Formats: sequence, structure tokens, C-alpha cells
Amino acid sequence: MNNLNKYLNYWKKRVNSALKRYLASSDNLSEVIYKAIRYAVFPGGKRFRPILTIASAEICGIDPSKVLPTACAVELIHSYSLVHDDLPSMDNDDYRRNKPSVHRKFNEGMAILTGDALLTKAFEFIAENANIAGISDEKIVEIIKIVARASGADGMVGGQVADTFMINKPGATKTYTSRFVNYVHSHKTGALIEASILAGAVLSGGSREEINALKNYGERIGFAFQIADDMFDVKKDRVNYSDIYGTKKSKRDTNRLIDEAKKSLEIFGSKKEILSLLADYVVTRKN
Ligand code: GRG
Repeated sequence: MNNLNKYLNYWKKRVNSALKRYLASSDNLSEVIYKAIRYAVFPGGKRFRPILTIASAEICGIDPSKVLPTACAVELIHSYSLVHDDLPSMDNDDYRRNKPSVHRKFNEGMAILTGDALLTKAFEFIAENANIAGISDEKIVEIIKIVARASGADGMVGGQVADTFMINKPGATKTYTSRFVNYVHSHKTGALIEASILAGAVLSGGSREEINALKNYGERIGFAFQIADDMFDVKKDRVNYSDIYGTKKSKRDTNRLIDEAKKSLEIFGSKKEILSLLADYVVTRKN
């Protein structure tokens, strides 16, 4: 097993057990919503976003266990986005991660409320992170701002609105199409990935230079992540990079973005190994 696989396995387990601990209901009457929350979150997927928070905290020099609540928070926001994206009024998917989607297992109202509960719980987790030694309230306020912005109208929700309700016009100019695709990908997918990385860097007290380097890294791997995803899965009525530009350009562009992302890590010297391998993983992963 190589270093990256070991790292992914180890931190996936730690994230999963932290999520299990945090997502136990404390009252019989709230058990119904907690059951739906756990159904949405477990067994889960790659846990890529929380692992980015962890790796970014580590590269900036803090014990990464200290950022676990925030790492779990970004996974909850990701989970909420998937639950809502699967709804009949959005992408209308009956299955997610090889099992019935939340609205199919429970019902549509419960899926909306499960998404709402996951999103709000995420901010509760971020606030909880202030109870860990070495994490100041000021840093928590900064993280709340970063994560809220990346998830809302100027981030993921904005990208989802463009993708779902503003389908790229047939016959649009190349410039319009390129702006549109860039907007959708950098907002719908890129923003939360970038915020996950920034959260780790800010919590660990990274310098301005380190934070800027990680922002550049995050922007690039976030965009590349969605282009790679488009190559796996061509969907009707969704903006799809490889559908618009073809597989050859998609591969060329993802490789360029990954190279640029890895170059941004140079200031970290030998500490850059894991984030560099995670950048490669964006294109080598199988799902
Ligand atoms: C509903 C506000 C709102 C937003 C939805 C995330 C999203 C926006 C839609 C889901 C559909 C989609 C193709 C999203 C692009 C992001 C993406 C590639 C999600 C899958 O992420 P992975 O691969 O999933 O990290 P796992 O299952 O590993 O967690």
C-alpha cells in the first residue's frame, strides 16, 4: 500500500468514527431525523473534502486531529448537497452511492429537512471546534465566513442554480459557454473543495503566503475534480465539460490544472507530499 492509500484509509476511519460520535441522537423524539441524517452520511463516499481539511492543517504545522470537527462539518455540507441534488425538483436521482436516495428511502419532505439539518449541524460542528486547545474564537469566525460563503449564493448554491435552471444556451458564443462552464464548475464543486482546504490552513494558523498557496491549489484541484467527474458521467441537462470540449481537451486541462496545483505547494518543501499525491488522486481516482 502506498503512502496516499495509507493516509486515505487512516483518515477516512478517523473521520467516520468522529461522525458516528457526533451524529448520535440524544432524545427519543429526535431519533427520526437522526436516522435520516445517518442514512445520508453512512457508509459515505471517499471523504475527500474532510481529508483535504486535515492534510492542509497538517502541512501548515498543527496536529490534524485538532481540526476534526471542521473536517466533519465540510463532509456534512457535501452530504446535504447530495441529498438535495437528488430531489425530484433537482436532478431527480433514485440512487446515491448504490442505495436508494434519501427521498426514496424516507420521503421528499424528510429529504429536504435532512439536508437542512445537515447544513445547520455543520456550523454547530465548526463552532464546537473552538473548544479544542489552540483554536481561537477569531479563527472560528473566519472559518464560518469562508465555509458559509463557499456553500451559499456565491458558491455551491449559485453554481447549482446556474447548472439546474440556466442550461447553457444552444448556439451561445464560445466566450459565453466558457464563462458559463467555468462559473458552474468553480462554484458548484470547486468552492467547497477550496473552502475545505482553506479551513485547515486558517485553523492551523498558516501564514498569509501559505494560505495563498493553498487557495491557488484548492481552486485548481476543485475545477479539475469536476472536469474529471464529467468524464466519468455524462448527464442530460447538466453542464458537462467533456461533452462540450471533448475528452482530449478535458484530459489536457485537468493535467494542466493538477500541475499548477502541485507547483503552488513548492513553498512547503518536503512537507508537500500528501497534498501533492491528493492532487494526482483527483484524476486517478476511480469514482
Ligand atoms: C443542492 C445546493 C445544492 C448543490 C448541489 C454537489 C452538488 C451541488 C450536486 C451533486 C451532483 C454533482 C455532480 C456534483 C458535483 C460534485 C461532485 C462531483 C460530487 C460527488 O463528490 P464525491 O465524488 O462524492 O466526493 P463521494 O460519494 O465520494 O462523497
